[in-house]
Amino acid sequence: MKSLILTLTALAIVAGTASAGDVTGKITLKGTPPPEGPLPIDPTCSKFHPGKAPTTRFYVVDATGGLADCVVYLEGAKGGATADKPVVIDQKGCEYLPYISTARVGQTVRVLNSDPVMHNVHPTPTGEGNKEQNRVQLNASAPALDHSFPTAEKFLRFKCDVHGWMFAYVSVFDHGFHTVSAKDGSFKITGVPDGKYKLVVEHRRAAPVGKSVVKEIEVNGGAMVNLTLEVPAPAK
Ligand SMILES: [Cu+2]
Repeated sequence: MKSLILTLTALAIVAGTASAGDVTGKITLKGTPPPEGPLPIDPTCSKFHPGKAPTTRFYVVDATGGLADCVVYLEGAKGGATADKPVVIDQKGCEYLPYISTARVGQTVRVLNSDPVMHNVHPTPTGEGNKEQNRVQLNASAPALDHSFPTAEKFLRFKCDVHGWMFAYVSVFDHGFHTVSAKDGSFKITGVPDGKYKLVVEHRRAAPVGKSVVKEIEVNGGAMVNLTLEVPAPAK
């Protein structure tokens, strides 16, 4: 009996001193975004989209208002999980998938070509030491192209010069506490040590860099944070 009480006490102590948890939540878009437009896609690439022309992906919103493709991170955080798995971006149907990603400094950003046509992979970074490259991938049998960036940089752009409508953006962080909101607007940053943080949301249109949405949060064994972004008023 005594040992059982001791065990229970030990368990209670462990449970009471949670040192890390997940920061989860949902990002909702308020307002009606402007309609997406058709991509200026060429006849060859159009064949990969039978019956449905691809459009821009400025606002990817689900039926509940959940906003995808938001970059969510903890400002100034240190450490985090190692980034030994590559971030993978595919080129499929002459589009980059996904459109928005995050990576850690030094993490491999791997670009694939799933198309039977040639793409070139052209990152155009602005961060010091982040290297611009421009390499061809002939078709789906071409080897993957790996990149990595030594300096943190927001929305580092990848483009294809063969197809002027092809863009992808990768936000690079010097810590591991970042993610991209899913199709339903949900997000999850795992393994966050207890403490106070600034949770930042950036979105190419609704909350661009410089107009980020910031919320002070406290993590105590995890945290749940829902945020709303607004469609900006049209420029006059
Ligand atoms: Cu291309």
